[in-house]
Amino acid sequence: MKVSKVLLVVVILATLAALVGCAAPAAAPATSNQATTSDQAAPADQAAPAEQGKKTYKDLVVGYAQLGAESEWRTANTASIKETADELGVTLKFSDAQQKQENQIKAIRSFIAQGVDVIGVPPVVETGWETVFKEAQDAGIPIILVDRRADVPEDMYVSYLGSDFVEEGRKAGNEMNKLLPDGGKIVELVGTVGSAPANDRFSGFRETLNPNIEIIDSQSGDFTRAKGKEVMEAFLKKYGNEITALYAHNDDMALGAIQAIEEYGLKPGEDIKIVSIDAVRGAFQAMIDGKLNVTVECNPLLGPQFYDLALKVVNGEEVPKWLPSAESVYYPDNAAEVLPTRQY
Ligand code: GZL
Repeated sequence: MKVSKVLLVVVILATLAALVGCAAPAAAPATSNQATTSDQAAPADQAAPAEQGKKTYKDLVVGYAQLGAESEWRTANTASIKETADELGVTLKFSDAQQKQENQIKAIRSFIAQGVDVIGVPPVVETGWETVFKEAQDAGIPIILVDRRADVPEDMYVSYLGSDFVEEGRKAGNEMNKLLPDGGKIVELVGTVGSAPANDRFSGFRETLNPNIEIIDSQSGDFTRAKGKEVMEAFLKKYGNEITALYAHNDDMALGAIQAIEEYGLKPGEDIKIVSIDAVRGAFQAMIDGKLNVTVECNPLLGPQFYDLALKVVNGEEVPKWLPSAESVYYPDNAAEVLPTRQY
């Protein structure tokens, strides 16, 4: 019996040892090489406080007075502004002016009344902004021009984030020269009358266009596909086969014109060469289909740069007066390969 008693004691002691061995220590000693919750990053309420008095994205309140939803480009621009705000945790107050300046002005006044930290605005046209920008200035709310410039004194806005539309026009002129080495007669679909992109793409194009290319007509299609089609129909009715090429200030108007050219019985991209601007997905598809000859990129994905600027401005940091977008030119030969990589 003695042996069994000893055995029993051994079994009891072994069981006790096993039980103690399985219980995870309440907290591994600091010297253990396995990090524990106590060794990991301090919990959020002990995170390093934001730099003294500096705002972070999470306490930034931004008003964005979007001009409209007139094109694929604008849709992509709106998506970039909204999605980036969500990603950063910025409080975004967003309005769509349906391409009416009075609605943009109303939105800016509303943002001022709400006391936002900063206002972003893509002015639908260049003029008519001084009064409301002065109201924002008097309320101590900085204005960032996004996408389009306004014709105001430089001290009325802190920075302009957008493309060099004159350069886009110059690039389009150079591309038209390559398409019409022996010259020709062309028509032009102009963007929204009075807007910076329309004014600048108009002038930049004429800076580089060869003298053996004649612009026989130039009308506004207001950056929309429907209006672009309508104006191209009128051009075809008036000039017919005399037209050798089209210069469209954006892809949406070019895509509308392509429809009009086909309905007229001619081949867009062949009978009538087409140079356009924006480089939206629809333009890549048209180049793949042989209906568009070139598109000059104009980048709408301005959300990340805009909020980076906004936070710096609100925190009193130096920002450039103009932050130009980096842009390229795209052609049919690699359109099929590039299309899947396009974000807009
Ligand atoms: C350009 C932008 C223009 C696009 C059009 O930055 O303002 O407005 O080229 C859009 O597609 O409608």
